[in-house]
Amino acid sequence: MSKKIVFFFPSFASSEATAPLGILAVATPLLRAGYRVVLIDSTITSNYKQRVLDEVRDALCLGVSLVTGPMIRETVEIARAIKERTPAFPIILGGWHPSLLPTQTLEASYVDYVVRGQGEEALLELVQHIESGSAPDLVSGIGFKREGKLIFTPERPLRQIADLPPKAYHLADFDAYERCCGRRWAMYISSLACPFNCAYCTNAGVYGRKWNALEAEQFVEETVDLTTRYNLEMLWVVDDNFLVDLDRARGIAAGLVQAGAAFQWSIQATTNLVARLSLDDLKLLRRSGLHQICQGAESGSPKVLKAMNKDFQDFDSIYESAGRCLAAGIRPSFNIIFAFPGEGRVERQETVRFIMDVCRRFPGSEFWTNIFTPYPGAPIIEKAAEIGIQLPNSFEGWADFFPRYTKLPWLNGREHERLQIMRDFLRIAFDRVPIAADRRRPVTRIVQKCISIPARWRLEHGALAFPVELWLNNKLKQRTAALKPAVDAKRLETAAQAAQVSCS
Ligand code: B12
Ligand code: SF4
Repeated sequence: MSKKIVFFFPSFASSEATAPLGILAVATPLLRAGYRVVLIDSTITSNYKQRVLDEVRDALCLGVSLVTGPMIRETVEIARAIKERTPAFPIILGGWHPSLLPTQTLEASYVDYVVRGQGEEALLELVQHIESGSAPDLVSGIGFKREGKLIFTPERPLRQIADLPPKAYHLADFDAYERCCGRRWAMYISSLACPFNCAYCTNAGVYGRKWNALEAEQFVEETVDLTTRYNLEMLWVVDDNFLVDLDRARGIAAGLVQAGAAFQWSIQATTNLVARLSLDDLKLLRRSGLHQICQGAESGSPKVLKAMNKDFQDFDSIYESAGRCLAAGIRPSFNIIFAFPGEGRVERQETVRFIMDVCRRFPGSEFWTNIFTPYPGAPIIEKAAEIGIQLPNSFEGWADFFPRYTKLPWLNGREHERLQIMRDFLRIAFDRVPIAADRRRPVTRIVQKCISIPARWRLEHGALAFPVELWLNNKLKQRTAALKPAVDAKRLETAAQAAQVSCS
């Protein structure tokens, strides 16, 4: 019997490529138990379909990790291709989407098993059953099929992060990720869950709200080792809310300074917690290599923030902490969600004014915008029918759910077009620094800098008609695109723009 497990990570439509942490996490117990693991990441593998088909020939099973959205397309493509050839070959889906919608996911004919929530122990136990041919009824946290029926075992209690095994980073081909992204970096996770419960967020549904974290010493030891071992220039700490324990954050910063850490790192945290950091705290964090704090500002309208259940956030502290971050040399980076239920033109313009005000008063601040996307498991989904959102009734129906393009019943046709134009102008009006290396030619940079001036004027006056600057910008981007690695993003963009997202 084979001891080989193949993992597939479908393309997530971005050139900000690095190793999928979820797969590295579930691989460790398998490796420790003597299994061999092969990881195929679509983003860095041009012939990914053939590679998977070749690798599964002598394997025990295939595991796929995915979130809601376009990753579903390649999951379906691969699963169908395997089943055509070997109908009985076991296919296991894990990660956010199968965790949040296990029944609908398992209903797909080409899915044999789903793992809900943390997969470290559940997958190992499941694989052992597949290997021995025994029934997995006693493996908690999974779903499977028997005689055409879907069977779900009881939920698996959540493990604290400190009790989880280290991630199998050695499986990652960092050279290939660097070729694709232009930078050599990895994700690292040091805490689980978030104490808040924003209406659009799925976190509580999978990880609950009990924040728990690694000790500062473990953070320092592991990150220094990781970056040295794989020669990484940057770590993105993907904790949902890194700053819940400020003393731990200070301890980490002091520990990294003491260890002479030479890498950059970035974190995600809520605006209210960032505001608690003093200038001295921020300077210490900067000395330790912290260069960016990503925060969910989400809207410039108090009414919309209330609807989002984000009462813990206030605007004055956002301004103050943006100033302090910049004074310490750390880039404050904010996310915005447009078109949340209840946001009309007035609230949207309030948000645009807020973005422009922050960027003007604190140059170096940056904003990333999305369109509200109703995700399964988010509190707002309970009101889906009330707000007029019809959710897909099949696994494949979720493939077009992507915040870059989402169309909503209250945001359709010209209104959707207008918002996309507004987002495009925001993108060129103020600088942003993506993780992937900037591959623009100098001439492109200069022209784009020049277009930022009319873009700001347009945003200020709501003058979005005849966006010739965007046309010019797109032409310039097309020239850069040829220099970029051939990831899926462009193909997806066209496909998704053509398709009407099925929530009308
Ligand atoms: C890093 C990250 C990204 C990176 C991914 C980079 C990469 N190379 O992997 C990037 C920037 C590309 C990204 C993009 C997006 N992301 Co994101 N992202 C995250 C983030 C912050 C961390 C994910 C992570 O690695 N966690 C650490 C690992 C160890 O935990 P884990 O993934 O939960 O894995 C465990 C289990 O899920 C399970 N498991 C995972 N995979 C597998 C596989 C198998 C076979 C098994 C058995 C088990 C299993 O076991 C693991 C260990 O316990 C999460 C938030 C979070 N808290 O996790 C959001 C999150 C996953 N992203 C989310 C979203 C919405 C997006 C975007 C749509 C955002 C956008 N504006 O475009 C895009 C979608 C991209 C796409 N594919 O379509 C949502 C997903 C919601 C959902 N319903 O699916 C999350 C949960 C954020 C949130 N709170 O809403 N993201
Ligand atoms: S603060 Fe962030 S991680 Fe926490 S619930 Fe809100 S959106 Fe989710």
